Amino acid sequence: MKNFKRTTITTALPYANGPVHIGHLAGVYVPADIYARYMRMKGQEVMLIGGSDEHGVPITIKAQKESVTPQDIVDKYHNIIKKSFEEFGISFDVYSRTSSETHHKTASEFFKTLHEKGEFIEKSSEQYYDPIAKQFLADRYITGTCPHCKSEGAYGDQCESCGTSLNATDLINPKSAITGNVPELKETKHWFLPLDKYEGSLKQWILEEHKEWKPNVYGQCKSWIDNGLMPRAVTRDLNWGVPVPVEGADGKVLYVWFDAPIGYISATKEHTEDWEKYWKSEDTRLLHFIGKDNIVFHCIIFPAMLKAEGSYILPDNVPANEFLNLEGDKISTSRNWAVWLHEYLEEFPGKQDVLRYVLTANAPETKDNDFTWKDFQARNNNELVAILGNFVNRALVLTHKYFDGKVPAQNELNEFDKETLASIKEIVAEVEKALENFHFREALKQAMNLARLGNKYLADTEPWKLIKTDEDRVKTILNICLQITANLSTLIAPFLPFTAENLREFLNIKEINWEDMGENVLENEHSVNKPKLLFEKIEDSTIQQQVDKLLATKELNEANNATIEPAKDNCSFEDFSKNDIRVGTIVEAEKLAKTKKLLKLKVDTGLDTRTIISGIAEFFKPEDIIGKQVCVLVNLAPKKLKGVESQGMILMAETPTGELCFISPETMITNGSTIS
Ligand code: B3M
Ligand code: ZN
Repeated sequence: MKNFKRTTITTALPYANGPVHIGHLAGVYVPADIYARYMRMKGQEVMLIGGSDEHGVPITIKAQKESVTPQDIVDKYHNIIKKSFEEFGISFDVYSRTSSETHHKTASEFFKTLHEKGEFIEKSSEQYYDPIAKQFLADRYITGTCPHCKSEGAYGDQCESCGTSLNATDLINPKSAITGNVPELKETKHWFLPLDKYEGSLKQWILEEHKEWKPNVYGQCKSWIDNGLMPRAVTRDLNWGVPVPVEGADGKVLYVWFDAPIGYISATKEHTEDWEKYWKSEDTRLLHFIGKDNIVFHCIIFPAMLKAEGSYILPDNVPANEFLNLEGDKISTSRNWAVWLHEYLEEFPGKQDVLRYVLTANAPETKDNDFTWKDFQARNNNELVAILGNFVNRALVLTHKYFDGKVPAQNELNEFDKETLASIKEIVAEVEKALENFHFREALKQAMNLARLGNKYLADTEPWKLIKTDEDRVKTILNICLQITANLSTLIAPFLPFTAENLREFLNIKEINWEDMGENVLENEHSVNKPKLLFEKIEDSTIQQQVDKLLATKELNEANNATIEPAKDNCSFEDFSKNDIRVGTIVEAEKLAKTKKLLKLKVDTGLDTRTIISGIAEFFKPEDIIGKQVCVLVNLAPKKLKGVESQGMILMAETPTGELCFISPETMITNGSTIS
């Protein structure tokens, strides 16, 4: 690798139409933060960039659904996202947003530069237009029947039932999602970036010069390039976004994927006047941390934009991750199938590092992975508590017990001591090697090996058995244990920054430089503090609460997906008025013997008090419904049920999933009142 002076690290800008969840964290922010912290500890100049992506159609659709402005939506989520990242310890040098003035100006100028250089092709084409709403319809604003699987409600860019990507004009019976009208085709002009023009240089740059990129990233790029690159529209007919800054572009904005990556540059500008060195200097290493769905934008389209502009550097690497699933299902914002960061922080206060640990240990680096609450608990209890916490605690407690909290001096070292001490640097080297290759799981595993080393050393030397007979030997042993602990406080810092800080406090030390890790970092007689627990066990009941929360979400989603009964055929008014429906009051209720579903009710109908057998026993307890006013079909022909004659029917509403509830008058009224 070239010798770089500084590292610019970008993290995919999360859409500000929802909070951040564990999938975002595992795929992008945790690895980027580990890398940035590591580089800073190595003495590198780092710029870790983040921000909210506040443009695009999903945001306008959400605003419309909630009858608020797009700005309201992005303000709300930008604040939630920014605060939760801060609390979680993602060490952004800047976290900005694409609705900022600086960004609008930067993106606008970028477009103008390309326009003036003649880098765009202008092309007119026919697109769907809603004549009632008087606007062109973005793909997500058009729904219809999927031409492939024939399911309803496919979008203009994709059918979510069968996953096929579509063109809006492929849809059968297209409808505008704004007014429900049939849209018409109308001519509109757009600006296209001719990606085909860059095919040769992209091919050389990625496929020849960056063979070291992760196989998933390299593979996707290769397949795009091999399939041939085509001009891509970089403008849209929409009223939310950065207006297209040229004449004849009224009602048009930059395509969200054109402006969003420029957001990295705008954010840097907001942070420092000296922004250019992070973007234009050959001795800067640019890295994009993203999820796999963003690869083409960061490896092909954005680099093509930067090449077209001419004065920027290109990314040196794009360590994209695969996806994290949750309890076996794809994470989904719209289905609320996620563990939300802001909720986690509230429900697990002070446990940032537990989540950081689990997401790194189980990172979807080479394939999609699954987050389960059971695994979360197991990794906390069996690894953080039992390995890391346990070692540190024993080392410090024994030092207090035997040597009054002062680092004892080493005496003569035996082979095992020497080997153990020599292992420290070897482990550090393994961590470095893994981090430099973006193998964060492996790096964390290696870092934990230092705690494992400590545990093994303690178990093998058993100082508690020697203290009575050989205090000098115990001094050596504890000195070595404390050296390991002090090294741990540095080695785990990129991964578990909060724990590292606690460790430094226990050890009563300042940060040890990365380069200074090794055999002798603590001086003899240095006083260490009494330790508190580094990690606490997570109980089954805590995990069960989280599992229950997800189960409730699942049930709600199933209920929302259950199909509504189709309408019955028409009936005449005369037919309907044959039904004599009255208000009545349940005066007695009991279970009908030997049945599961039936209650035997006595109902005062105003006309009489009669017996009605009703199939509601699974939903109501007899004692809860006495005194309730209900609607009764009183002229239903009597019928014997389980030997008892039922003289009428109580009207019930039934949800799509089969739950029953009473239809009752809004206020108490006279029994016998008619219903029509
Ligand atoms: N907001 C898409 C995403 O979150 C998009 C990333 C922009 S990065 C410039 O997947
Ligand atoms: Zn389909």
